[in-house]
Order: sequence, then structure tokens, then C-alpha cells
Amino acid sequence: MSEEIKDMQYGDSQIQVLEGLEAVRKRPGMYIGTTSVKGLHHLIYEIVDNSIDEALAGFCDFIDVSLNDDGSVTVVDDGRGVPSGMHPKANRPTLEVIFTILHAGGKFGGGGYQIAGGLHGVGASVVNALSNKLIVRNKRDGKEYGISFEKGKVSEEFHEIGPTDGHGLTVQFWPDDTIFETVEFDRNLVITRLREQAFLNAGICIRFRDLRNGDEPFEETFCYEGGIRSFVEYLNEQKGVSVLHEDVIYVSGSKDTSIAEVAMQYNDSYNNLILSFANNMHTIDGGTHETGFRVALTKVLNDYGKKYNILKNEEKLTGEDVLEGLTAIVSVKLEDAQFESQTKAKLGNSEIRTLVSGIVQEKLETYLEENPASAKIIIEKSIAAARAREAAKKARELTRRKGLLESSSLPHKLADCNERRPEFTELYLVEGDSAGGTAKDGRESHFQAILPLRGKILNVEKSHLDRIYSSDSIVPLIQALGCGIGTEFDISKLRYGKIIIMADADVDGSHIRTLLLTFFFRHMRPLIDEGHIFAAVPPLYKVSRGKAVRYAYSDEEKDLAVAELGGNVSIERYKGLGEMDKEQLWETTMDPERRILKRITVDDALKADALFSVLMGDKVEPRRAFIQENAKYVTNLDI
Ligand code: 28F
Repeated sequence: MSEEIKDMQYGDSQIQVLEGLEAVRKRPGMYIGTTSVKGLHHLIYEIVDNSIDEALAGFCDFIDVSLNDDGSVTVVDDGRGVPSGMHPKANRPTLEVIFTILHAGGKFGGGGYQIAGGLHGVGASVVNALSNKLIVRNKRDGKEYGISFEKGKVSEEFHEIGPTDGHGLTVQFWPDDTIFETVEFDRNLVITRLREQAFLNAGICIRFRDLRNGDEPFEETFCYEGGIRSFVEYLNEQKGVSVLHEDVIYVSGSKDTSIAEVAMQYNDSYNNLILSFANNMHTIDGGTHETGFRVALTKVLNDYGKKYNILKNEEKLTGEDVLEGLTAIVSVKLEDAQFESQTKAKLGNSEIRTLVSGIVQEKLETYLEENPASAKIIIEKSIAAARAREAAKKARELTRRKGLLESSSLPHKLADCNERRPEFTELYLVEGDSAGGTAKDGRESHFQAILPLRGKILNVEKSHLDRIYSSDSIVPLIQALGCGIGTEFDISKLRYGKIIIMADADVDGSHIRTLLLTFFFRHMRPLIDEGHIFAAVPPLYKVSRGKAVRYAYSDEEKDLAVAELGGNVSIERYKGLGEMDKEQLWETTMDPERRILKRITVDDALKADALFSVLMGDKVEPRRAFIQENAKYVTNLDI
């Protein structure tokens, strides 16, 4: 950006005029990454990000997001609203410029907002370009103004509507169905993101409403005074783990224009959950902020352990040991974030490593000195991890020697599809050989592959997770997916775009779903983050009268179907998928036009992970209540 623009006051003239919106419509992927369901959701995030920027600037504390019945999304904030004058350079109303000129809004400039969110930061104009229709209402200086667009072009000129006591911006948009693979928003994806943003920006309240089902609107408000501390508490609650020390450890600090904060708490589980963020963007691939945290954590725990003789002789904790049972959030905000890696989700700024490791080193040390009881528990947990690591290493070597995971051959139980391009293919993971056989006969073999899983083996797998590496059920799964596991995991090698878990709606089915979700979550996490994992939702009843057939997925739906078809209906209750013939299976759970799929989010996986811990004995108390509470969730997957 030119110095001339940089030196200007923040105002109408700072908008950078870069390109027209036609380019966005021609190559949407360049601006939002993908036109899949993930890209679709990005539209909401872009608009909400602008409200959050206004909140971070200190002028807005309430954001309202709703999914409307007509397929549109409305975002409202109570910020200052956009200056209502003309943009001097473009000689158009500023509001129009923000929504029509690429990169407008000052996100990429200095000045203006100190710290702007959004990795892509492509802004409102890209959302506008990719929407059939977009309506803006702007309240500022006692007046309300409006402007509307169609496919990025002004359809109703900027105009004054009338007086108002309010202030802030409202945007409503209808995504363009000729651009996106789907224009149906997934409530859970939106909720997960909004909740995350509320945690990352303490004090901002975000209300979410799903108004698409008129009779039963859904509403939830996310508002956390505790910020990332509350985030850690929330995650541990979701995991259903017992924490090892009372309070969440929180450290923060800043240098120049960068700020960093870390919240962490150990629990009694054997896995870790470290989520890192840069400018409110989840950095899935980590980066300098996460490395700074890990390095400092390892050093501080080793130093403390040695100083107080908890670590003996040559005993040393590795970076992996100190993470066992840790839930942590690392969040940094900086002016000129640099991202690397294929997914552009890895922070590269080296000064951030120094900042984070500096504050963790200094402040965590102080915490440990002031809380010796907690310090001892934490270090002993890490020592136990170090010993378990040795044992696990041996188990892994055994599997490696067998060469199972390295072999490029496909499992013999896999009925593969003909299509090779993953974006068009689906892999059904089917509980049991009998349902597997029916699915094989009933599928559309062009794009649907079937892998039967041996449920019994999964159910008795009550040992440590390392045993899974040699499990007869999991190894074929790893082979079929083709993308490896753990540190060798490479999502670009994934052989199927959708991985669909098809299991009965009973306890056995729930076990299998739980184990699979836990497995994906712990070892193939990007599959969940990138929305590849689904649960098929089989019907509970078949209601028929002569040739007319209705499938019902709940008791209410069954009653409706009975009412619709009139008297003399026959009602069949499915006990399991294995009971259906191939036509029924196709109609109810495999036909893309008719089936119901639930996309698995990180929240679902977290719940499954927690349940898995209980089933596998990670957690002993209060076992029964916990299973009862959560088994229902995993069985029904909250549909
Ligand atoms: C529903 C989405 O986009 N909210 C926004 C503001 C506030 C300002 C602003 C936005 C001004 C000249 C670019 C107000 N007063 N919600 C939103 N709230 N943009 S977007 O300014 C944009 C610049 O050109 C704002 C003083 N400064 C900034």
C-alpha cells in the first residue's frame, strides 16, 4: 500500500480501490477458499468479523445473527454505523463503496482499526459479489440509510430512510445458489464459530437465532466475561473430564502493537486439546504462537521439576509429555499477521514466538511458585505421561513392523467406487457385515464405496488407544481413507469427500459412532475440521398404505405420516439397518436426494471423545450418570 494512503486519517478516503466484483464471481475460490459448504459459511463469518472489528475498536457490544426462513442471513450490530457521506475518491456513497469495491473497509491498511480480525479479510464486497441479493441498513447521526444490491450490483441506490435513535449496521444477504454447491446453512457450524468468537473477544455478546423452522425457532446468546478462560472451562466441561487444579491458569502480555494471551488447565485425561488463534482466526496448523507456548511450557515445567527435586536424575519431560491432559487456548492479536502452510492456517511471525514464550516463561513460573500444590500435580502428570510414552512407543513399533499402515493396498472388505475424484465420492462405514452386504447391493457404485466394520471388535476394545493401531476394524479404515494417521496424516491424499457413518440408532450403534468420532478427532482431526465426517440418520418407522410409503425419523413424524395417509396404514418399526432390503436402504439412508445426513462438528466429536473416555475407563466417576446423559446424545446425534 502506498505511503500516501497510509498517512491519511481514517475516513472515507482510505478505501483501497483494487478490483471489480466480477473477478470474485469468476473465481470465488480465490477469495473464500472454496465454494463448498465451508465457503458458504465463510460469508457469515466475513460479515460478523466486521461487527467484531467494530466491537474491538470499542464501539459495539451486541451482535445479532439470524438464519431466516427464506434462506437469507441477517447480521445486526450496535456499532457506530458507517459514515454516511460520499467517498471522495470513488465519488460514490461510502456505504456503496464498502460493499462494491474489493478490500474496502481499511482491513488491509494501517491506521483505522488497530487489530482487524479475519485471515482472509476479504470483507463485505466479496459477500456482496457472491449473493443474489444483499440489503444494508445503516443507522448513524440520528438517521437511517439504506442501499441494496443484486449479485454485487446496486439495485436500489443509497437513500435516506428516516430518523432513528439507534446506531449500527444491518446486513441481510441471500447467497448465490449458482455459485455455491449448497446454500443451506448448518446451524451447528454457525453456532460453533459464534461461540468461539464470543470466547475470543471477552465481553462481546452474540445472539444467534435459527428461524428456519417457524414453529420452533432456536435461540442462544454467547457472552463470556471470562474470555478464553471460559473457553477452557467450556472445553473441559464438553470433554467431561475432571480438572487437576481448581482455576484456569491465565497469562497475557503485549509488545508494541501485538498482544498475546494463554489460558490453560490440566485434566485427568490422556489427550490434549490446544487451540490457537491469530486475530480470532483458528490456526489449525499452529505456528509461532503455538510453538512459543509449547517450548516455554516444557522449559518451565522441567526447570521447576528439577529445582524442587520432583524430577530425578536424568529424567526429562518432552514437549509431548507436558501436553498430556492439557486443555489450552493460545490467542494472539497482531497488526501484520503472516500465514504459511497449504491451508494458510499457520502463523509465521517470528516476533510472536518470542512474545508468547516470554510471557509464559515469566508468568507460569510465578504461578507455579505461588501454587506449589497445583505445580506438583501438574509435573507428576507429565512424568506419568513420559513413562506411558515409552510403553506406547513399543506398541507402535510393533504395528509398524507388521507394515500394516504403510501398505498401499486396499482392505479386501472395501467395496470401492469407480469415481476417483474425491470431491465426488462417498465412503459409507457400515456397522456389521449383514448391513454392509445390503449397502453394497443397494449403493450407486459409481460414487459410493462401502466399508463394513466389525462392531463386536470395536465394542470389546476397552484398552488404551494405542491398541487401536492394531485393531482389525481401524486398520482397514485407515487404509481405505488413504491419508495416513497422526503425524503422517495428509489430507490431500484423502480418497473420499464424504465419510458417512451408518450405524443403528441403538446402544451398539452409539458405541461404534462414539469410537469412530473419537478416533477421527484424536488422529485425523482435519477430517472433522474440514467437514468431511457425517452420520447417516436412518428412519425409525416405515408407514405405508398400499403403494404410498412414508419414512418417519421420530414418533411425531410417524403420527404425521399416519394422519396424512389416513386409515388402514401399516406401521413397521425398524430395529436396525440390517433389517432393510437394498431398496429401502437406498431410499432412506443412501440416496443423496432423500437421505438425512448430519455433519459432525468439533463439538460433536468432543462429546463423543468424552463419552469414549468414560467407556474406556479414563474417568471412573460419575460414570453412570455421565453415560446416561451423553449416550442419548451420541445415539441421536442431536438431530
Ligand atoms: C453487520 C456487519 O460491518 N459493521 C461495521 C463499521 C463502522 C465503521 C466502519 C464499519 C469508514 C470509511 C471505511 C464508523 N465510524 N457490520 C458491520 N461498522 N465500518 S463496518 O468504517 C469503515 C470505514 O471507510 C466506522 C468511524 N470509523 C469507522
